[in-house]
Amino acid sequence: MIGAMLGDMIGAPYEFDRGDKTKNFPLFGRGNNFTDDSVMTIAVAEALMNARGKSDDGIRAALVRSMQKWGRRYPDAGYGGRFIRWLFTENPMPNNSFGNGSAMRASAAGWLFDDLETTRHTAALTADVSHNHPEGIKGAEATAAAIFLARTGSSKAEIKAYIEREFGYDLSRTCAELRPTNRMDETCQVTMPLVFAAFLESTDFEDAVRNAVSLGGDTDTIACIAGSIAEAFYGVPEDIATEGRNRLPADMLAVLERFDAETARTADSGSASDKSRISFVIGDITQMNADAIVNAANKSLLGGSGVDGAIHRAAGPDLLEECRKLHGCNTGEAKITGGYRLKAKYVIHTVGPVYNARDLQCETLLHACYVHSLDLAKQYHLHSVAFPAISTGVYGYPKKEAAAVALAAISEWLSAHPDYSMDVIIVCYDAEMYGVYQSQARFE
Ligand code: AR6
Repeated sequence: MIGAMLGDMIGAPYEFDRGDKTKNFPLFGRGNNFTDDSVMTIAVAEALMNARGKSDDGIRAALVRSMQKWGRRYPDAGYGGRFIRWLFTENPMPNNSFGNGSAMRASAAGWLFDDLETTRHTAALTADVSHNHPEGIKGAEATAAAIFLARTGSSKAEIKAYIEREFGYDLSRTCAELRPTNRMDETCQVTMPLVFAAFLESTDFEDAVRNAVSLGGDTDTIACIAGSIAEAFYGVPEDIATEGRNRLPADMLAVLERFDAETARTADSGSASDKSRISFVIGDITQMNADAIVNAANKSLLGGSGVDGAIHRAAGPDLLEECRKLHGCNTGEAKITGGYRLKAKYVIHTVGPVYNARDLQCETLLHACYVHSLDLAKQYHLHSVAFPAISTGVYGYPKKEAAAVALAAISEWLSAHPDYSMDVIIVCYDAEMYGVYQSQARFE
């Protein structure tokens, strides 16, 4: 739940289109204070903990009581006009709102329950007491469902498919496509696709929040919801969580601590560390924070263009020195070196096939690249590996076919090693490749 509040604080200074729509900004400074998103997140969490096991009406009553208590305690946190009236009205009625306030406060529902049905039902109740428009309810349910799926080991492709299918949001647009036209808009309908773009393209918790803020508009709320999902998927680095906790008053902190104790999860205990999965990001593989990145090399292993050139440039000349000692590599096989100046500790060099439609060996060899790279990673006790789309550049393998082979090879490898946790990240250099993988993943 801290992920939601961190997103709120990190996004707060840029709300109302005050930012430059960039990912390059200081995470914490003087303006990073909590707002209504955090206050209501705490209020909902406290209500759901207090009302555990009660009837729907009991849960509704607890929600109203708690939101009014916390809202009145922090009246200047930045609520919308209608909601402020709701907070100060005795026995308030729902007001058919589809504001994104229902989604930003729902994260506790994603953590507290053991099945998806109860998670969604309870999230719907958290919205229903004030934001009972179908879009308001959908926003809360989608947030909690995504958190539930992320923390129980679903892949990004699975989360995306579920959210699109169940809630009908169009999640096909990337951050780059959404960013230019996005403006301040506090509706669930506009906010949720932005949230999911920020999360689905991210490489870690911080990157998800940076993506969200870079979209502009209602930055604290987009980052709050994206942060809540990213926490469940990746966990939150302890230094970032500490910055957030230091900015919360003692009464809110006490609820957060109770919540962490009741869910028996600490901030950095997302499912990533103990679950194998495949995820997709758009980005430059040289920037990946994985244990190893995979290089689409040639048989000489002495560097080249494309991703090979980028990796050698980023790693520095020592990589080439080590590569010289390997005496090349056959197509479909893999060899490992240090990562030198890269964030990744190792580089696994594999040689993809040069595509030839008439040569049936191509598919076998491409499949082998993925399998041998993962075998090598396991041999070195590595648990996260980032792959580029091997052979789809200079070597001319059609993207769709290559993505299908890659996904099949990786899935087969993960199934064959059920006791070994391996986080496989497929790094797509552009949105087109990302789209190809997303559509192929649906057939898996
Ligand atoms: N991060 C992630 N992906 C990238 C990056 C990057 N920095 N740069 C390119 N890609 P290619 P291949 C994508 O040509 O087809 C070299 O000269 C790119 O968009 O790098 O296996 C070697 O030395 C494409 O989707 O590799 C070999 O001679 C994918 O990476 C030959 O090219 C692979 O494109 C290997 O050809």
